[in-house]
Amino acid sequence: MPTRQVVKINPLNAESPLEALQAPVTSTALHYVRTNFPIPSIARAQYALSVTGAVAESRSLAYDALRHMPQHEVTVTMECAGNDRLGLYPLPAGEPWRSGAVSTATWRGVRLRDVLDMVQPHDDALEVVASGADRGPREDADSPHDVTFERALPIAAARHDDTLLALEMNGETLLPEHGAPVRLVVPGWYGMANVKWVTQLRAVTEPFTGYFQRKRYVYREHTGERAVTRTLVKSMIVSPATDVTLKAGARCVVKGWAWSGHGDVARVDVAVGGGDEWHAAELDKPVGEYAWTPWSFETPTLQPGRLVLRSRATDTAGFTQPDVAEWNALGYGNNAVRPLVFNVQLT
Ligand SMILES: Nc1nc2c(c(=O)[nH]1)N[C@H]1C(S)=C(S)[C@@H](COP(=O)(O)O)O[C@H]1N2
Ligand SMILES: [Mo]
Repeated sequence: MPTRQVVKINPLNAESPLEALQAPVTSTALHYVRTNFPIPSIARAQYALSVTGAVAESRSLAYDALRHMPQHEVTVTMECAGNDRLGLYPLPAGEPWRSGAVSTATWRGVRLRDVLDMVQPHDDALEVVASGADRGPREDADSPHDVTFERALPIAAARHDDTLLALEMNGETLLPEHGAPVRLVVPGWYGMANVKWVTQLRAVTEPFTGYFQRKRYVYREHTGERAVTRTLVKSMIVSPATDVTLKAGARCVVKGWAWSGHGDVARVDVAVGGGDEWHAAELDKPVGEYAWTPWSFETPTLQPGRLVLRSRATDTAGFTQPDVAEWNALGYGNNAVRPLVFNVQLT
């Protein structure tokens, strides 16, 4: 039985193993887990979502109230902004993720918009701040006070049809590590927008400046800072697995996924060998509107020796994976082409 690859035990941070990523939808037990603080335990019977701030009428919604509202489903490829941080040099601080901090799941719950409609945000509401029930010390430790995991979403993204307060994942009640009882799901955005254990929503009229908005999840570069938002175009090879020895004298079917939070996947190219010769891969239908697109490519007959395979995705917004990612101090958004090395042997 494959298990998650633990990156840090406490608080739990773990990658999906390659076996799990070979399936279109990742099994719940093997979906990656990213937590900044210990996992809070919230009884469903005690749960209440407070919806407040710049609204006509604040509300408090019990779990059952959410459960009895119309439910919607969306299949989403979610990637941690720190996925592939280990591929950056010099290595930034932060969890040293390899390539398994990405997974795909089907989420079911209430439209965030339906909840906002109940409280009527003021016309000048700019963002909705979602607070998790988890808290702990800041990583930079320049303040003695604990912080809560809180993230603001622009009002348009909050009102989007497919932005959900999810109660279920892959057909089952949410598990504690994935945000039980209720979490945000923001398709197309990097993981940090998908606030887990949400207990408060607050409409605000000024840009939110909380720790996880301004000090974390920003591309800190020499030229300044930009917010981390939508997922950058990326692809991964899931077959053959890197620990497999390939057969010389035969062709090899390379398979993988490609995704982007900026649009659909327009094309995937594959390079066989280290050179700059790229071949178009065949694309299949995406697993969901916000989920990865399967692709495949058959190599020419393999020669014995070392083989390097690379895949490079391009999205409909015109973005293509770079050869080298733009380095940033906190190590986010590494969507560079990643070479995989294989041994090819006569059998
Ligand atoms: N409350 C809370 N929500 C959170 C986080 C967190 O630490 N606390 N981590 C975020 C990050 S960085 C990611 S990548 C996703 C991961 O979701 P998962 O653990 O269900 O895969 O949750 C996001 N939501
Ligand atoms: Mo993340």
